[in-house]
Amino acid sequence: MGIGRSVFSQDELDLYQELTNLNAAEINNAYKKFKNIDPLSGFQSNKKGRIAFTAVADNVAELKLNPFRYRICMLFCSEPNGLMDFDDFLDMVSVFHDKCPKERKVRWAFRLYDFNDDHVIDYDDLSTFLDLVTDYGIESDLKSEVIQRVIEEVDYDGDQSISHEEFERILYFNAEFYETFRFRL
Ligand SMILES: [Ca+2]
Ligand SMILES: [Ca+2]
Repeated sequence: MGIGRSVFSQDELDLYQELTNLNAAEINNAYKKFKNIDPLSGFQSNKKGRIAFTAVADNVAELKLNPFRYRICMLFCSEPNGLMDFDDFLDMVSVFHDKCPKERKVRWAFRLYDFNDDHVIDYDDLSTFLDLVTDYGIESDLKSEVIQRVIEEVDYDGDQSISHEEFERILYFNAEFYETFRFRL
């Protein structure tokens, strides 16, 4: 597929292709998507401009229905101001791409579910997870039961939380996980 009227030079496209799992057409497509998210953002006039992660989460069709969309977009912001630039957006699209290696997906998934950023997935993280996937519709008794069961099943060292290694072990062979951790623009 030709690159057509790309806003990027061949060198820029080569670099993006090297750094992501995307081909030139996908990069151009991602650019068009990103540009149309917020017509009032600085990005329209400046390729280095940034867009609020909440606007990205709410306006990209592939994310719109994902209960974790805000968390996902926030994680990919390279600066703590909650604004995403195009490089951040490409990184995100690249991780969700079919061609992204499993190890990398698992690393990002762990960060995604570690809602309180303390490097383990514990009771509170699982509670937030269940609230989000049920749209806060799960009763607290049932929620506690589900969380206890999950922890019992995957917490091999018995410290009541799920480490990165324990998380990896359950996900690595779980095909369903890879279905949920992918989208294509
Ligand atoms: Ca945590
Ligand atoms: Ca553990």
